[in-house]
Amino acid sequence: MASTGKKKAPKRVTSKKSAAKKSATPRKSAKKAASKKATKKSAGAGKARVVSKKSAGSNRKSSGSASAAPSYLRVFPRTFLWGTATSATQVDGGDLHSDWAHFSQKSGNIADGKDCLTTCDHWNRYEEDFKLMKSMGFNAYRLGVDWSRMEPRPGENDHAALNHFRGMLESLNKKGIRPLLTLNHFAVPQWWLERGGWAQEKNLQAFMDFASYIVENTGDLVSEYTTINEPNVYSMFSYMEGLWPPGISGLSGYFKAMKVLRNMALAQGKLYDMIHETHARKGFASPSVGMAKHVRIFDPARPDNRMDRDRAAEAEYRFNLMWTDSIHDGRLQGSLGKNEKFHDGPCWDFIGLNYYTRDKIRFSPTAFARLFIEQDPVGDVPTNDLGWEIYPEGLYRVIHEFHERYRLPVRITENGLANAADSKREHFLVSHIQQIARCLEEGIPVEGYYHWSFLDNFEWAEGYTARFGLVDVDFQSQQRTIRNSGSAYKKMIAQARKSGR
Ligand code: IFM
Repeated sequence: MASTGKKKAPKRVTSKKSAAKKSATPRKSAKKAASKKATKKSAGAGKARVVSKKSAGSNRKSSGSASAAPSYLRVFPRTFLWGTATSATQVDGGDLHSDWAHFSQKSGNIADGKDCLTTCDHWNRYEEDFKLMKSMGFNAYRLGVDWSRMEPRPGENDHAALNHFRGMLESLNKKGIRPLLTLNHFAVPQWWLERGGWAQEKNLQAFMDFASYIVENTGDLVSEYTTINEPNVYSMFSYMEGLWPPGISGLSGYFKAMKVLRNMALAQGKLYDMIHETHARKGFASPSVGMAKHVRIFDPARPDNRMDRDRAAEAEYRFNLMWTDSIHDGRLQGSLGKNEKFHDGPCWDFIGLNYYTRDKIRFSPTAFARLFIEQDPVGDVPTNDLGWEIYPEGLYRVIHEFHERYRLPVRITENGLANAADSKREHFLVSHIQQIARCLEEGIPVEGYYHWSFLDNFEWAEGYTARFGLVDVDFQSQQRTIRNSGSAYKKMIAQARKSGR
């Protein structure tokens, strides 16, 4: 595996919004300084504002009136986007042409042996689902559109599907729920995958044709985009671990994974320009273009061990920062290229962060295929049903780090947990939203929070056993039931709206 290139500090900020915020927090762009400072600050501030189960409990008992709103909710601006998120493949159902439709029907690929052909049937039940969202007080919804549904065969656009999707966006707009649209959330058409998918640069034109088709034909109804979801997770599971389609691993998989990341960065530059150009040309509202980046905290397993610290920093650079540095500088960095320029300045207007957990990293002399990086077992800490550590402080740390590094407004485009019993979700919500409040108090422009997920859904290779929903779904009857944590979130939104700044 190639080694990490040393990262230079980002050079410029072009976003108007971020420029406006420049004075709020002084610029400290060097990577190490930024993360050190965030860690220090977070540790200190953590002592001052401990998020305990007790305090979450007292929040639960509050009446819901503005005066009873807990103090952390009072720092949220009234314009804050209180949202939830899904992706098309995971909830819609009825799309037979995606790589995941093919992959999930093959035995052995999905943990519970089920496929993604029906999932929550959200495509047909969107009106009922959006009414439920409205009743819970959401003013924002991150949703996806699957390319394979819009173009089931090369060059053949399904106009009825496009009209149906417009109906979904219209319904959201009517209800005052602002859509945030994801153009690629892991799944691609099977026919495109068979041509090499993201691993082939020549394939980008077909993706751009699809994306332009969507923006041209729905840009009157949506002006906020998270272009591509989690390039790092996609390239790892699909091309390095072999767990997702096309199921590739090994050394050749590693090199393909780097090509995928590179091509996704090139696509980001093209998407950014295309969306801004299309909205301007067609007189649509001025767009805000971001992407959804999966970020984790990487802490050394043994903080006093220099090798552990070094490997944790390497993991952080490769997983968290290499791709976003590239799209922020408009230059291909680290393993993506040799600093070649592909875009004139940043290709995002806001930082979208998908945050779930922390990894403890240890130097392992035998893990040469993984750059000597080994992940410690999670140990005796709170976890979700998938065994991921629940670490709210990490949300504060990543928001800090990314904002210091890139100086753009932030949205939490995903955050949530698999918890079928719903015993931990309310506390999870409170403790993570408190971390956002800390950031807001420090002047960091966090614009929105999209809890993952609105509905229980198809959790990729895990199938349906991992329950992430604020709303429980009975997959036999398609009955929706708001979980207690969903009701608690509803109450928090109402309190924040009444008492916020
Ligand atoms: O379900 C996924 C989603 O598709 C991408 N981010 C993480 C979620 C939970 O694993």
